[in-house]
Amino acid sequence: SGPSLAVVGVTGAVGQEFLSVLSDRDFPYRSIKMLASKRSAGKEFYFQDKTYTIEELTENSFDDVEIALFSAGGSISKKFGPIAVDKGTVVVDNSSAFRMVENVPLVIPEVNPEAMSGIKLRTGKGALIANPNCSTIICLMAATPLHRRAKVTRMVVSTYQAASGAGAAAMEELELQTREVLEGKPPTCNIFNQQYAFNLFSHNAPIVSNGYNEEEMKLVKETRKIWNDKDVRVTATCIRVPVMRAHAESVNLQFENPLDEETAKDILSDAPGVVVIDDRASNHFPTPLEVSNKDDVAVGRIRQDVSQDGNYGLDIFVCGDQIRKGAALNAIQIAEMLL
Ligand code: 11C
Repeated sequence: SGPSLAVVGVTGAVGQEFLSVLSDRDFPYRSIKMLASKRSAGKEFYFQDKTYTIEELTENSFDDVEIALFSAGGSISKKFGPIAVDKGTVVVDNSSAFRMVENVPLVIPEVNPEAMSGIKLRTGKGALIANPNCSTIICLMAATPLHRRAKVTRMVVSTYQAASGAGAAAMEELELQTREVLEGKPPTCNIFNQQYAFNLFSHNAPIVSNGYNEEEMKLVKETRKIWNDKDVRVTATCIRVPVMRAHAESVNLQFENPLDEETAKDILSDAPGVVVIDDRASNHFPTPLEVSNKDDVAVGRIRQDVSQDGNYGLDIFVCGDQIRKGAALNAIQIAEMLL
């Protein structure tokens, strides 16, 4: 039978999506521990013909757990991830806590499955595997097939990021603010300290010493690690837009070798986990709504970059469900590779 699982942060937006994806994909398991903070412990819910009681996450939570799916924030991962690993658990961590740690694989299954090839279940040895940031996953799902063909030397990313990236509370606040603004009331600003509905703003991650915010630097650093290419030049501007659960990204690519737009379209049409929506005649291209609750990342606006000589540059527009491929689905695909 399948492995024993634990879901850490089961009450959150990604925690809940872990369960939906497990169910949708018929992931085989022997048991699941539903773990959360003390606040949620004791609550009951129904999942796949069984009633579960949420347990408080403690140092003893991982006895007999073979795979733990973590999505409860970086500090929980930093504290409990190594405890789980010591018990022999393979941890798939959705936070940024271990992504840039050497020897911790940072994996998108369609892109670099080889990075986790040494990790096996039931060896008595635990391990950490990091799930990349959602913006990185969505970007690289589309950019990697092109990179494999023509080698990307520089990538410029501009994001349009949904509320879900900031959690369930941000999604609720976007809905609440939208109602309030339409009713002429002042919007409730608990999550972002500014009006989000009918607005957009620079991503809420802290600004670091070079003037970039942390979200932008994740795109820079994680791309280099996932592509195992320390020389690829990446720059990003990350923006939060009032969209519920799917990120959009404009991606400009510069290549070492020529790549024309028709070939790029063919490559992307064949890429696993990618769907091309690129109908110039009817102006139909990817939208966040169209990819919401879907597994595939959509790519369109595939066109030669007119600012670059020859066929050495392309512009593309990518949309992906942030909670699904950007988080829960990617983590469960990683877990599937362990089976
Ligand atoms: C966002 N990407 O959309 C962020 C959220 O490093 O996992 C997730 C942050 C992370 O706001």
